Amino acid sequence: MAGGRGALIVLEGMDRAGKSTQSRRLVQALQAAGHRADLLRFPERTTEIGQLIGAYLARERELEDHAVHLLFSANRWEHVTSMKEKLHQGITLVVDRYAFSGVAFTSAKENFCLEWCKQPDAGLPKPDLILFLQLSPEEAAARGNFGRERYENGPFQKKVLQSFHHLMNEKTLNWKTMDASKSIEDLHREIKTVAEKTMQEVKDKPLGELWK
Ligand code: 2DT
Ligand code: MG
Repeated sequence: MAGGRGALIVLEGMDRAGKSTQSRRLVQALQAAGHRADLLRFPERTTEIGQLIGAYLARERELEDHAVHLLFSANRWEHVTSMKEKLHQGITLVVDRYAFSGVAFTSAKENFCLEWCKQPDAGLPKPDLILFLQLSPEEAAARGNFGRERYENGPFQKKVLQSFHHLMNEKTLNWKTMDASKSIEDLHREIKTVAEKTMQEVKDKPLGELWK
């Protein structure tokens, strides 16, 4: 591994904070700067498990809450082999949502504790950097209405945000809160700077295991 491994960089945040836009922009910018970088997103709706999740989110089918939590996790696990291969080949992975969304959304439901929610994802590749795109509910609302998928409503999103804040207290993880109210370009430039710094810092370090 002459050039070292790639970095695992995750973007999290509330709906309409700009995660997908910024993830795409980051990968494009890293590639343009000569780095090897790939974009991933979870749920990854193209696999069989992902299609089941897609149908659940679109309200086309019902799934029991524990079962769907485990499917979201399985959807990450089914990508772990290829993620590790890429990282070890020196490819940086930019990931639009990861286990933190998994835990934040399920634990926002009645009768789910954080610890139970984290267990299925324990041992996944540990992100080197987690960018939390912070946007107030008011600013999010100003960007447009919610879509029609499951979970896209204000009261539920407030609970999700509280769960994210619990997760962000974990000091063993490298969380960075970004002000997502900035313009797309300004936010992009800041994200690119911290991403490149992280890539440099971790290239000779082993990849960690999440929540282990
Ligand atoms: P997007 O299309 O905006 O990504 O919405 N979710 C996501 C979970 O409930 N558990 C998970 O593990 C993940 C990754 C968040 C997908 C929706 O699915 C939710 C919003
Ligand atoms: Mg999105």
